[in-house]
Amino acid sequence: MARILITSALPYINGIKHLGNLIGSQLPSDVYARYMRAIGNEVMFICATDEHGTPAELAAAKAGKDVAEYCREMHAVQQDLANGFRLSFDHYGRSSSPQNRKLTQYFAGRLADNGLIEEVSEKQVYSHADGRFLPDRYIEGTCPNCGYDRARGDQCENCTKQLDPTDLINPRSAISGSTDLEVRETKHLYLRQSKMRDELDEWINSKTDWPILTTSIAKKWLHDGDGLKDRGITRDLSWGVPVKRGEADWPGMEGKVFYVWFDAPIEYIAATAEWAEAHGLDDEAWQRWWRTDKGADDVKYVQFMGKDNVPFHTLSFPATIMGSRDPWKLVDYIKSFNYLNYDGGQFSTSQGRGVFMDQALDILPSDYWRWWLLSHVPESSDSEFTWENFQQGVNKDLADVLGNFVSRVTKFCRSKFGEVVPEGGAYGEAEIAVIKAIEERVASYQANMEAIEIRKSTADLRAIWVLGNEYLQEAAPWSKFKEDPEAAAAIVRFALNLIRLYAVLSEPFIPDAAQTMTSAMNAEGAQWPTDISAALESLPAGHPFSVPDVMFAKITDEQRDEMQAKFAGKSKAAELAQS
Ligand code: B3M
Ligand code: ZN
Repeated sequence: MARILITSALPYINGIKHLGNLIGSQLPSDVYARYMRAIGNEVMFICATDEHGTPAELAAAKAGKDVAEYCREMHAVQQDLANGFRLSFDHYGRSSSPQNRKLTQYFAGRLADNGLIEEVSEKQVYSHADGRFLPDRYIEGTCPNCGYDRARGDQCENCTKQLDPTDLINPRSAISGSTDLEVRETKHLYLRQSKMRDELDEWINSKTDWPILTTSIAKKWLHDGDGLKDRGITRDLSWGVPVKRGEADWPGMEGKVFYVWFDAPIEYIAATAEWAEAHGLDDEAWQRWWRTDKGADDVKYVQFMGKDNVPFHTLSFPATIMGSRDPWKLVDYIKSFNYLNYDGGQFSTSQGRGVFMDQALDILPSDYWRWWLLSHVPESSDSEFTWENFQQGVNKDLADVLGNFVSRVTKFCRSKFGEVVPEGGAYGEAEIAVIKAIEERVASYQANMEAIEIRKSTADLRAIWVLGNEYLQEAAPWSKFKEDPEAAAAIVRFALNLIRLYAVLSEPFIPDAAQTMTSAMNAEGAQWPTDISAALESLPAGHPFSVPDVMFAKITDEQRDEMQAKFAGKSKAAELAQS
């Protein structure tokens, strides 16, 4: 048994996430966590809301709420949606937790002790029209690197380059649009990541098994020259982790907070501490996942994120961890994703374009979305959501293949043999051939899950369902029944066992449907198969089962057109999130 620590990038607090966000990190990490648990590993699966920074402040102001209260409410909303999508986090934390405050201040203190923090008097953009200092991401302008004209002061969305606001050409306030900006002097702490270039270089170079998308982005900014330039880790805001040096005050830093990207990744650790507290456990319980001096050296740590988050996770956060000179666990594998586009354009929170998590669950059960999204996860390139494609995927894979198989087998058995597994004889050549084909596909499925090739895994799983369907079509127990009821019974027994096997194999991807199959087959506690032939003998003759309700209703053309029209306009959830 291995120990696997899995984190998903933390969804930002300021609104409900769209399906592009969901498939860019949380959903694939959930499949991986579920799979790793299913094959018997010990898993710690962590996510949290990322709550600090200006967008939270602004969204709260817009909602007429105190920011702490706003975050509390939005956390509950996001937690609810995570449950709705069956995201199986061991803990869904909050970056505003006391644990994160303490750890963030601790890390800053360690970095300072190790000479990796510099106090810098810097010039910051003040907006007269807005009456405040503008945080980096609230200054927009043209990217000096690629020319994109809506680059933010912290990063260009288009080319992923990390920026400083003063790098922008023709800067303007993203709040008011005002160009009446003034640069003023203020003191801030800088993380001297440039001093860690060699260490980071060596570390990234040692990760020869990382996906190309991850290493190419990491290496690009590592060697770019200013990808690793020293960065300010404090801000003039009131909402955030107050700047302290460990537990001590930091002279000159009164009234300032840490930059949201400094404390957010530390929340991966803090959320595990929150988990321990929530379960009445001591510090050892979470430290055995994070401290190599407390047992974490045998942990495999895998992070999931969208490609725009890669620079922070391959440069800044490792610089924080390494720079502490403490035995913290570093990430072993970073799985990153491209973007999912929406119907000929981009999903956009600010423009309310696309389908948002709450809306999705209002229309259809989570498995429909999980399956389509996971089988179209933007792994090797960007991918696109269209309503036609969604309808096709759901109808073909889920309704026609899996749902139809389950329905035909169970209903046929009920009508001819009753709701118990029939006897029949031993499996024959046809069944043995199917077992062999499934064995090969399961091996491929497992290898792909091991390698976190999500899309290939869905192809394997689909192929495993198709094998059952084709078998049933060929074996045709309904036509054999009259002349040879024994033979028909053996076919049905095999097919019912296939349903049980499908329940186990499908659980990481479509957990609700898997549960329906498990309950129908009366097979609670079914284990991941190590021997397919033995697994397909699990339900013996006489074992009772029941016919489940329709597992997947087909999406009609009419429904599809309706949904498409409904989402052509601006959504409410997105409007609220826009700030
Ligand atoms: N909250 C994602 C974003 O808002 C960011 C991820 C943090 S992971 C530590 O772009
Ligand atoms: Zn750019």
